Amino acid sequence: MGFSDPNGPMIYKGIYHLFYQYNPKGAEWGNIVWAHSTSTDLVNWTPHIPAIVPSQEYDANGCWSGSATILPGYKPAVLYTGINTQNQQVQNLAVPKNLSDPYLTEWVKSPLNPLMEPTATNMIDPGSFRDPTTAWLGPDGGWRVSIGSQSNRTGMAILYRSKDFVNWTKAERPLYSANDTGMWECPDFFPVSALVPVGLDTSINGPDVKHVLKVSLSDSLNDYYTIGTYNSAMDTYAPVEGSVDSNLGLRYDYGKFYASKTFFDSKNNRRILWAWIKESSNADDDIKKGWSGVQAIPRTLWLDKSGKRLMQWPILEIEKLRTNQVDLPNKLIEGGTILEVSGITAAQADVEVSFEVKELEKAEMLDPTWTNPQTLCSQKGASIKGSVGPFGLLVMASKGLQEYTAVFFRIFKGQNKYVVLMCSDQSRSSIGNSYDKTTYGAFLDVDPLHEKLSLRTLIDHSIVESFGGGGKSCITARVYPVLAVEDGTHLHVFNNGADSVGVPKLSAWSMKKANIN
Ligand code: DQQ
Repeated sequence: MGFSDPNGPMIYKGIYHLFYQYNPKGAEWGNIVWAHSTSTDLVNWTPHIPAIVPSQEYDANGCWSGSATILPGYKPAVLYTGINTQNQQVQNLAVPKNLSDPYLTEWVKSPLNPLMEPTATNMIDPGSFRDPTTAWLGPDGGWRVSIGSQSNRTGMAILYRSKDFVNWTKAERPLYSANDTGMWECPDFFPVSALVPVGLDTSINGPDVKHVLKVSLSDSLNDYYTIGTYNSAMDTYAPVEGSVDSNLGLRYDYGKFYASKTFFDSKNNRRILWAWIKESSNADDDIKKGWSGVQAIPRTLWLDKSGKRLMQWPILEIEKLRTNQVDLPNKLIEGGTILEVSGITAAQADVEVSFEVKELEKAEMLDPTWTNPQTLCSQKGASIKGSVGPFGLLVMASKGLQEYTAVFFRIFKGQNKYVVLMCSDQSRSSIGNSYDKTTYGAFLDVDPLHEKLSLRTLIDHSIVESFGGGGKSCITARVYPVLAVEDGTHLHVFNNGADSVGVPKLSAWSMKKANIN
């Protein structure tokens, strides 16, 4: 079975709903329907029958991505992209059949569909018009929704307005656009508090509110975001100074993490991020295995105090799966050391570690041309000795270390500050295949002179999700070891730099299996 984009996440009557792009007929992408699962804790999930499947002229060739909005009167509604019989992309509405069923298992499509479509006059490219956001209310009491598009490689988030959620009119200007960024898939547009680390409902705006516009760039299959100001009277969005709106901008995650979408969890006042993690294996092997694609562990997301970036952290509920805690006493790890952390199921684990660097004098100089962290991480992988670093974790490691995935830091002396590089190195993750083993990298905005460098890594067999600096930079990797499987998997902390590093704290847990089927 093929799993991809998260769709329409929401909470309704205390039940979390996640829909997702799903191919019921095979492991690859195709025959797309909205599959549906519900949960009371975001950890254990119950599958239901697919909620939206092709049935009409306007969605005969696929029910593609979209979002949920809770309408006044506590009525959920879903806007999704239908691929019509002419293979044009159009936007449709579906609503629950029975609002008293908290599982919302049955959905009915609006008799007025399609509600938004490319026409001869609106200049919308019928092949580039998809993935409606959650809608929000403007100061005039009317709805707004944004839809991903492009025109001659100018990526854009088209804006529509409606008074009744059924009759939609295209606004003259898009909410935002950027030259030469290609198709914007799955836009997400939401407010964040500039004062407190809590989530906000999607229609909130005000002086202490910033907005986030996330776009999934189909050119690179990465999710980028800007932080900006939304003028709701004019319906204009402007990134704040320094927030870059291209593929040089900020990413939620510097590994595999695409087509993401957030929702406001009104029960816990937080905004939660979902994303699709693709395979790194090839299509033939996915077909052999019978499935492809997983959802990332949901993350709580908020604006960092600096206002410069978002912070992300695995939802607290995931800690319910922790068992069997192992702690390492405060240690100094000398250069060239690999230390095993034993006593946990290393193939399914949660690890929190922090590193302390006392001496930075000898840190390697950062060449000003080294601006691409991914390139830098691939040139300076875990096996390349440095001065301060590489140090970090070897996860999904086989007994003799023929296989391992290294998640680590390396510190450089920059022009007027120290620069921390965070890497996830997959080059040794598997000896058995020639899958995509790209080494991922991100810069981590932490001052190593005054702050500890923290790393949390969630390991689940083929998925390694890492959070640096408390969630300032995140990297998700897919790995397919052949030796480091189940009980043959080990966890180590390592330092391959010349200088020693302190490890004031390391806790690791075995993780229980969640119920998902
Ligand atoms: N996946 C969906 C589209 C979306 C893309 C189709 C992003 O709606 O643009 O399955 O992965």
